[in-house]
Amino acid sequence: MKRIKKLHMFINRIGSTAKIVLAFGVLLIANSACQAQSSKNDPYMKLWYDKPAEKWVEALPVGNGRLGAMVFGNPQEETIQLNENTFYAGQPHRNDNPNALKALDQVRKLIFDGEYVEAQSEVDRNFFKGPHGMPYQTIGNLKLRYKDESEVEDYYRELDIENAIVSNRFKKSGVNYTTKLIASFPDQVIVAKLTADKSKSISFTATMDRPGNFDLRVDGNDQLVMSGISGDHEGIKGAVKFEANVKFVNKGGSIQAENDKIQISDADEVTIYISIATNFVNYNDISADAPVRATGYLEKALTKSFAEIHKDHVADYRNYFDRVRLDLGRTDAADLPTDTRIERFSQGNDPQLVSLYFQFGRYLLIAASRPGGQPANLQGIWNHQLNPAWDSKYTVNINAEMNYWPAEITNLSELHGPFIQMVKDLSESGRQTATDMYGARGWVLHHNTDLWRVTGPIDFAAAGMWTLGGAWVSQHLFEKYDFSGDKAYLESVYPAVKQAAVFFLDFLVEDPKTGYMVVSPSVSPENIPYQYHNSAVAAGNTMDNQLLFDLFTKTIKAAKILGDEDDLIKEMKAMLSKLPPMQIGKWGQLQEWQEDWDNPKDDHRHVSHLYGLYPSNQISPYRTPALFAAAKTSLLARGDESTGWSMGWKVNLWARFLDGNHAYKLIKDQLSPAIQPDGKQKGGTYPNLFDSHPPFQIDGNFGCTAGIAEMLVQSHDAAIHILPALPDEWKRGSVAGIRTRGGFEVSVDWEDNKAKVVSIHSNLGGICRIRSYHPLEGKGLAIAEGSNPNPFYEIPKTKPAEIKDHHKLGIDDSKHVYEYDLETVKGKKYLISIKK
Ligand code: FUC
Repeated sequence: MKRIKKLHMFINRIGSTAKIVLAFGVLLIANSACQAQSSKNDPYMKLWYDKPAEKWVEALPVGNGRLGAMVFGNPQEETIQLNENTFYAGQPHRNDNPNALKALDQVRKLIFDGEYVEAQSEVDRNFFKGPHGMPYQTIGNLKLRYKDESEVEDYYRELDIENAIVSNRFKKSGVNYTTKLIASFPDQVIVAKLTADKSKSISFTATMDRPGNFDLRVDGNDQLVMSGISGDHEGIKGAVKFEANVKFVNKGGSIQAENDKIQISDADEVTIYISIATNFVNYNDISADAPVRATGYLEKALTKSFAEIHKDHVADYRNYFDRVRLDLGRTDAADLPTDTRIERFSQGNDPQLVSLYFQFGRYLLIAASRPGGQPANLQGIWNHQLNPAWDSKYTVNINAEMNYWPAEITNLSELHGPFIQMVKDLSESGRQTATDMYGARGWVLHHNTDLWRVTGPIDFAAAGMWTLGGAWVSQHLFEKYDFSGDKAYLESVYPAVKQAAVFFLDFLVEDPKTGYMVVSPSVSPENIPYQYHNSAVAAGNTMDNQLLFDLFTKTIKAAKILGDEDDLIKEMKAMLSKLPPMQIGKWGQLQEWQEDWDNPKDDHRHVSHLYGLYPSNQISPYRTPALFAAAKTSLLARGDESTGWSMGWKVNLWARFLDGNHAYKLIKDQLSPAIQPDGKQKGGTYPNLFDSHPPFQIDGNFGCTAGIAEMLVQSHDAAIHILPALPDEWKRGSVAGIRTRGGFEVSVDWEDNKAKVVSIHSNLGGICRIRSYHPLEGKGLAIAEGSNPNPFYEIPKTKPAEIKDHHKLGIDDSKHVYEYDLETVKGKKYLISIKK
């Protein structure tokens, strides 16, 4: 098929002088970063291809948070694969095993006696009962078989992420056909419009199918109605009902029903309205009427034309998307189809693919997570199977949190909402688990959950014997406050975080060897110190201690802000001092476990003990240089290439190590083709820019998006660090709209790897401390002294590390920095520049 792309052809036709002018214009748009945000189109915010998708990971995703579609763009038989984000197998249920309570003391004794393998077997025998979470399932496919089966010419398809629209065009028998498709949040439908440049040209037969059971009928002569019920799984009967209504509105030609198909003949244009709903109300209630809901959405949408729905959709979408702009420069490599760019990316010189990938991550969050809905799961909202990998649910020992790493920093705070609501739900459902399994107050979540908010252990001990799920998901509740300063919000989430902490007041136990209070039994997520024994189950693991340090210190801080100083808070203060410190082991590494079991050859994908560096801020080059050096030794040993999400995490970690070149190396690893020439798959990126674990898992997209932002602006370490980890290759560029703690919005233009202009918008007022590798100047800027007085930048003191061998400590090579304070007024904007 001949490659054609309007804009690229246009650029090629206009000649080189005009090209420079155009390129300059684009640069101007992007470089206006420090001015008001532009709503002009950036013609390069597109994924595009010169052939239709064959595989699912080549199809292009759209979504409105609740509904998702994957569009193949096949010019002979179009497939639009559909999802609705509450369509999970099973129904409300629990998965606790109260036998745990009887076995708990014995398991702890075995662990403290060093009988780890025996302890793990006991846990497997007594703590797990199943079911192990329910799979997220596909609704099915809408198929359009075109009547004209002749050869296709001039094929082109794209996903425009600036306007959230998928389109394709092609030529058959001399007629040019176009399809446009959007998933609208305001109208709660997916809508497609098919046009042709010659009247009476559009003829196709439409039908629907799905891998599971379903009923399909035709309503009137212009509407397909598919309904079904979700699958049974691990003894839980499927009870989520769905109904999908697909209405065809043709201009010209005719439309008629034929059994379970609809035939459109000789139309001038066709609009397709897709409405889907389920009976899901909340994790305890599935009493809604799916057909009534689906019809309701459809009837409302039918009062509007495609153009009207499209207009409202673009306005709604761009309200989020336009808040952040990123320009890393553009080379000719950006003229190639997106799949070719991924193949060539590691060879260098395609920085625009990084800004596209960054914005694609933001696109995916806007498409997969909308207020009032479900949080993005392992695949966001896109899944074509009944039994997807890991059930496409919520794994909370890294993956579900990673999905929300970009939410605050990339200015999509409202989209954090569904995750926050899930934590509130879990704080209810996890109470019984805490009582029945551990005899504890508060609430607990293990390493996984699903639509039904199950909180019992899932899978088996080596993965599921981890009670820190609540401790980790709760960090997001604090983070949203740290960025927004919204006290009413903090008040609304405080009961959930406080009770997450209360659980550990009861669950922590004294380690007889050290006297520290430790989590036992536990695992360091999914890793096993094989050199020592074949068990993941242990006590006092580093990540657990780090998570609890954060949970207690942040709950105590929230209590102070809200004036809730009760006995529980006092208990937390006392408990804090009994948590184990981090330890630096015999090869100078940050120890993953209480015992020095780390293997320098271990390349496990989880780097749990580095939670203290990212997303947390317990490890810092300025405050804890020894731990910083040890953490680096650990990560260097772990290596770079891994699963997609692991590489996404490492981008953030190398950004926090202030090493932009290493972070960029990880981006290159992540932006390498997931499908290798021999067909085997690895961690990397699929042709549609979806992240590959393998298989597709969306966390890597979100992790890397957050990591790119962390390379440009950081705010976790007592100051706003401007360009903390800029790779040498990103010599010039600009970023606008990055949010920081304390309610600041930061934009930076840089040249020669140095910030040229920094703009700071203050949403809350207060001192803004700025850190830079180069001296800065600007009105009101004063050299910073002492600790940052802004309460959002107050950092609890990390306990000094216990160090095995001082000789093995790495050298702290962090660069010299300049620090300034700027007194800001709420609502005002400040401009700073490099000192001339
Ligand atoms: C965790 C990881 C796996 C995978 C799964 C969904 O268990 O260890 O790699 O990402 O979640």
